[in-house]
Formats: sequence, structure tokens, C-alpha cells
Amino acid sequence: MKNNWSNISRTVLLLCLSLTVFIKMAIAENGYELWLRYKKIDDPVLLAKYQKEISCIYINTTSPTMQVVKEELQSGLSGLLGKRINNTVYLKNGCVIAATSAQSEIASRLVSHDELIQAGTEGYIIKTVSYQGKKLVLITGNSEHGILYGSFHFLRLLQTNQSINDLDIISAPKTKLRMLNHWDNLDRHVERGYAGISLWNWHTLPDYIDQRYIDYARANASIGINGTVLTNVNANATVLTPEYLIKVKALADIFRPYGIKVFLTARFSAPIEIGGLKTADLLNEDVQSWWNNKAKEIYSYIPDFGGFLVKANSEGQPGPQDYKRTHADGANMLADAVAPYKGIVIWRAFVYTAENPVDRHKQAFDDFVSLDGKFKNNVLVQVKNGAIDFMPREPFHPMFGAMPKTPLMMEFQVTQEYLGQGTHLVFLAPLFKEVLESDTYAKGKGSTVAKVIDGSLEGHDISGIAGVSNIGNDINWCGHPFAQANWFALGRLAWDHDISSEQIADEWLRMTYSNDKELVNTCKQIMLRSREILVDYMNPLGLHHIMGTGHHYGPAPWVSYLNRPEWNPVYYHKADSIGIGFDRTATGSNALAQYFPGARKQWEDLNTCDEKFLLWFHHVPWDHKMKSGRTLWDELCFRYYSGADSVLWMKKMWQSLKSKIDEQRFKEVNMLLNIQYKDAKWWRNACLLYFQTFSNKPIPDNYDPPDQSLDYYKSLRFRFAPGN
Ligand code: GCW
Repeated sequence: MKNNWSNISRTVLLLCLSLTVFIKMAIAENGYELWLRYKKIDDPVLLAKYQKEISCIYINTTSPTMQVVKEELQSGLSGLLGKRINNTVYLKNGCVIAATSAQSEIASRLVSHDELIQAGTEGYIIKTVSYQGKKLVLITGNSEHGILYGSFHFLRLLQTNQSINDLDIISAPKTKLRMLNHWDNLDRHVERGYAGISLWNWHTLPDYIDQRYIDYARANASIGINGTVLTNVNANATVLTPEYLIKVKALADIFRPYGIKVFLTARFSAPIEIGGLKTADLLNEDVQSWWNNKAKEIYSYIPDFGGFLVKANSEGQPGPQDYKRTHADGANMLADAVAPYKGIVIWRAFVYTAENPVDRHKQAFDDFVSLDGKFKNNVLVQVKNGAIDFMPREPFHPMFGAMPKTPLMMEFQVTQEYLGQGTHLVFLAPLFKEVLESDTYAKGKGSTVAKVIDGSLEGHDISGIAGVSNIGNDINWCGHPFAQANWFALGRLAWDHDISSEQIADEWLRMTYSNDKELVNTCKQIMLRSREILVDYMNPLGLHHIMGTGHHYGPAPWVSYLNRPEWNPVYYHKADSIGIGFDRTATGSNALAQYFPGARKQWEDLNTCDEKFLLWFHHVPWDHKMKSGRTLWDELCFRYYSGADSVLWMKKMWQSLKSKIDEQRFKEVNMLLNIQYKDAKWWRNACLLYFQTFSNKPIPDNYDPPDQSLDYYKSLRFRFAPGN
């Protein structure tokens, strides 16, 4: 009997335990749902209000895009309102009606011609309207994709607890191409990827359609992204073979209803590698017809194929210069091949060569600016935000504003190659905004980079912003839970570069975590300060390119042995017994001369130069008096120490939110912040110990001295660092 009882109680205990585990698992959040969680509204008063305001969906069109709209509104509203929201065939009070004016008489009656003009081809109108005595929410526009974007906007209003009482919203994207560039190889290794392997499972495509492809498309559509380059710019021609084109077609078919066009990277030497030709010279007629036929073939699989992205004559990639032709010649040949199908060519300006002895900062400008006006009108030149390479902080690229006849596209890096990779919490909207808001002075004051790339400064028809993707097959897509915010920020800013970083952080936090005030405010502070904090512990005062060779993780300012001068960190910081920094003024490389006078002025004089960029443009004596009153050396110490200490602050702030965040995501971020703190101290100690060998000055007493020697930091190796 006793035995029986203990058996029973053991079973009960086990059952209880598994139930607890089950409940925990059920509420565990692994980040897969991104910002599209659609959890029931917490606030009971607001919930009741929304439930009264929304009763149904009214969508009568069955096209693939409208089907997607219907499904998203249905699942989104049902989740948020905690009750089933169905599509109805009878218009009722509280219906959300989604249709173009061509599709519905109600829509056409209730929006004006003017409103439709403002919405443009991809924009939308969201309005509270009365029709036959019923109060409705109307989501409309000129295209179904506009309606899809509008539907996501409407859901976002609820997700972020906004009023939906009297809506009158018109929104249209400021840039036409809003893209992700995946640096994904066909073997699924992602160059500079820190979130697992590539999403694209080329082995099982086209037969196996991973749910991820669909959720990827939903996430992109929700932030207005309308193009994706599937493959690495360090390209493999194999993707252009029929064997792979049917796989690409499968992805394009999935993405189409979501308004996302597929692009591929074109390897310039493809005619040789997969075409059996002896040359890839664009003047050779066989080469031209090879590309023309290839384009025709691609469009036979994918009628709305976006076009090609090309990295040529850069870091070992083949290109037109191999045959003494220019970048414009190369781009134009491909542009001709895709033009009959309305395709475009995006030609990258990220070029620098070992043979060219001038400052790497100047090379892209030198190669490209003289080609202004020579590109066909379906070519965009894609320029990285700064002249070196996605550093934590760079002044804007001098090409912006310098090629008025050519549409220049922005290339940001969302993956954090130089910003802590997969382990540091860094919100990139402030970096993106800083560049977009910079004034090029190309046509006088107010000629911002944003106006150059959205085409408004020169009246270009095509325009675009691309971000090098940070997405992989990790369960939470981006590795670090907060890295999702950077994908989100890219889309939101590509749609509207006027949105503030604060608004983007606010939206993302409310949608991804919750609307809890304390949580939102605390995390917002962390996010908004995070980039500046990283700059302080990695690359303060304009230092740049002082990271470890190859993997780019961690500090290595001492590296000086690499073959090409501009691969070595010492090339960039130029520390010596006198001072530190790269003189890019007239007494040095004069890269500064590539900027318009208005822009140049803020950096030209060592004594008035914006200190953010001091060592970027000047070689500065160690004793130079900074605005703070400290010497340069003391300021450097101050920045490195306060940067690392601020990570501790981030950690404390995060920990104060323990009770407000689900266990899994709380723990993950907490562990990552521990790594970030460790890394920040490593950057600080390694850099200061190394620069101290030149300055010969002490680290001020009020700071804890580094706990390891310079030799120790130099001895660290990271053989299998990801993304390399
Ligand atoms: O910064 C360098 C990266 C390379 C990358 C290159 C580029 C795709 O380290 O990994 O190659 O930029 O942008 O082409």
C-alpha cells in the first residue's frame, strides 16, 4: 500500500513537473517570430476598445497578394484582439476593408484622386470612414503591394498600442529600391554572417519550401523591403546555370506576392566559367550575346527578375578593368542585357587596388567620378556609407553628391562585421541616420546624403538603399536578439529616412518585447546609446580599421606585416612618438579635397575639427588640447574606459528588467552582454597598451590598469571565428 502511494505521488509529481516544463516551453520566446508576434493586447481597457472597434475583415479579391493580406490581417488581428477575426462577405460595422480603388467601389468612392497621387505606386492610405452608416477602417492604395504595406502599418498601430479611432494616414516610400544584400555562398556559408548558415537551402530547393522563406518574406514586407540579392557579391557563376535558376525561381515565386523581387550577383567572368568562352571582354561579340542570352534565359524562369548586383575589380573579383575597360563599360554591357525586361544593374563602387599607392580613402572616388554621365539609365552605382569599409564611424563617402548624373545607391552593413559581430548589442539606426543626415553641400547647404540617394537632389527616377543582411538560419534569425532591430531599422529607414532612431527603437521594442513603459524606456536608452558606447571602446575619436586580420573580431592595431599596405591597421592609425591619426588634409593624402568646401570646412582645421573624426583626418600630437581640456592621450584613455564602463551600465539596465522579460530572451541577452563587457575591456586594454608604446604616457591613476600584458593580447588567436 505504502509503495502504491509513493508510486502515485511520484507520478503526480512527475506530471506536475512536465506540465510546468510544458507551460514554460509554451510561453518561451525564442525570437523566431521577430516583430510579428501578435500577442494579445495586455492592457484590458485598450483591448476592450480595440475589440469594439474591429469586428471583421472585408477582402473580396483572391489574388496571391490579397490572399497574403487577408491571412496576415486575420492572424494578426485575431492574435492581438484575442478573438477570431474572420473575413466576411457582408460589410459590417467595424470591418477592416482592404482593396485598391479599382477593386472596390467603396475604396474608389472614399479616397480622393489627390490622396492616391500622394500614395504613389507602392504607398498606402489608411482611413477611418463611414459607409452606409457603418464605421470602417479602409486600407487602400494604387497597388496591392501598397495595401500589403498598409496592412502591416495598421497592425503595427495595434502592436504599439496607438489609437485607431480616427485614422487618416498616407505613406509612400522615399526610396524605390529597398533591399537586402545577402552575402550567402552556395555552400550556405555566409560571408560575415554571425547567425548560422544561409537561409537558402540550395540542396533541397526547388522541391522543399521551408516555412522560413515565407516568414522571411512576411518580415521584409512588414518593413517595406522590396528586393533581395540572394547571393554573395564575391560571386559564384554557378547560380546562373539552369540547375540553380530553377531553385532561384522557386524563391522568386514565394517572394512575389510579398512584393519582393529577386536579384542575383553576376560574376564578370561567368562567360568563361560556365559559358565555355575564352574571354569575358565586353567588346567581344560572343561575350555580349552570352550575357544577352543569359538574361533571356533568366527572365524565362523569373519574368520579374530584378537584375544583377556586381562587385568587379575589387578584392580579387574579375571585372572590365581586366580588359582595360571601365566600370561604366562593364555595367553598361549587363544593363543592355537586362534592359529589354526592365531589369537593372547595381554596380558596386567598393574598389581599391594594391597597385594604386594613393590613400585607399580616395580610390573609389578616383575610379568612378570621372565616369559620371557614362552609365546607362538602368544602372545604379552602389556606394558604401563611408570611404573605407563599414567602420563603427566613418564620415560619409565623398562620392555622395559628386556624381550628379548617376543615381547612387546607399550600401549599409546590417551584419556587424566591425561592430561586435554576433555578440555585441549595437543599434544601428543612429549610424544610418548620421550618414543620411550628413550634408554633402553638393548643391549648397541642405544637400544631404539622404537627398542624394533618394534621387530628389538631382531628380533621378531610380533610387535605393541596400543593407548587407545579418540573417541566417539561427532560430532567432540574426544571432543576437537585438540584431533583429537592425534589420527592422534598415527597412523602416529605406521607406522613410526621416523617421527618428528613437521612433524605430520604440516600435521595435513594443512589437518584439512588450508595451510595458519601463521596459520600453530602459531598452530604448540602451539602444540609443549603444553605438556611441561601442565607438568609444573600439574606435574613439576617428580611429578606424584597427581590428584583427581576416576574421575582423577584436583589436589588433599592431598588425603591420600584411602584403598590401592598406590591409594593415598601422596604415590607418599611423601612431608614432609625435602623435596618432591619418593626415588626410592638404599636408597629407588630401582625401579631404574630395569633399565639397562646405563639408570639408568642418574637418579641415585640426583645432576646429569635429572630434568624432579628428584622427580620421589629422595626425594629432599626443599633447594636443581637446575640447574637454584633456590632452589627446588622456582623452583616448577616457573614451576607452568610459566606453567599457558603459557596457556595465547597459548590463545593469538590462538586469533591472528581469521580471518583465521572458526567461529565454532575458538570459540570452544577459550572457551576450557579459561577452560584450569582456570584449570592451579587451579592446580598451589592448589598444591603450599598444598606443602607449608610442605616447610613452601613463594611463591615468583613476583607472584600473589593464590586467594582461600587450604580449598576451597580441598572442590571442581566433582560428574558427564565424563569417570569415
Ligand atoms: O569589408 C570587406 C569584407 C569582405 C567583403 C567586402 C565587400 C564581400 O571584409 O568580406 O566581401 O568588404 O564589401 O565586398
